[in-house]
Amino acid sequence: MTRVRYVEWGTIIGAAILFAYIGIASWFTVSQFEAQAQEADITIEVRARQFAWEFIYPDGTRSAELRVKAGQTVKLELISEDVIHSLYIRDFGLKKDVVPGQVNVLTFTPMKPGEYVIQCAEFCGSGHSNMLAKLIVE
Ligand SMILES: [Cu+2]
Repeated sequence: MTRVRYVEWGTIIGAAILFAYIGIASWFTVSQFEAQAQEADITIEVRARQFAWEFIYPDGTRSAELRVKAGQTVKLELISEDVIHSLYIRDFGLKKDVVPGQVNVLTFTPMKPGEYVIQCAEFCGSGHSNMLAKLIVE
């Protein structure tokens, strides 16, 4: 084989190994997220509509604010009643789209008690900027 052929095959095999590595590493990361999602302490349904958030707790209580306990793993089931919204908790670096016709899940474990802001991060109409809710971590 000529030198050029070695470089060619080196590139092909090198790329194949690199892609395989990235694929396997991604698969492990995604499985970890999914495993984490199943171990939630509380599951809360979140309903998004123009232009408000509603949180429905396991006992059926409905609230305009999200109240959780520090150290508890919270699983949010995100449901939209109209258009696409996006649940955004800036302080935790969390964002998940809320899409009509499907239930998206967002799992997180707040550690620091306090009050945080939940915003809509997907332009959803004239009241979009007022689509705010309070997250209270006790
Ligand atoms: Cu919205």
